[in-house]
Amino acid sequence: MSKGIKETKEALVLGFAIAGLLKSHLVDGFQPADVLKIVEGALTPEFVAQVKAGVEGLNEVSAEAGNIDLFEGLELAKFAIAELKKLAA
Ligand SMILES: [Ca+2]
Repeated sequence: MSKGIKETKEALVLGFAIAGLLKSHLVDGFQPADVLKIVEGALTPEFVAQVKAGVEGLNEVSAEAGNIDLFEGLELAKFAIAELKKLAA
């Protein structure tokens, strides 16, 4: 039986949030000032909430991932593709 994908999706959201934050500041190469900007970006309430949600229940992800059904797999794939497109933009 499916255990759902809540924790898996939250972990994915966090991974893409980190990737997006790094990309937005490093896309033009690394400057020392980027460190401060990345830290500032990581301290926004939205980012902190994503970190909290992503880390909480992280131990459930492997149990969820082992029980993903077709529809859940499609939902995760759709989400991942949309996020990858944003990263590539
Ligand atoms: Ca979570």
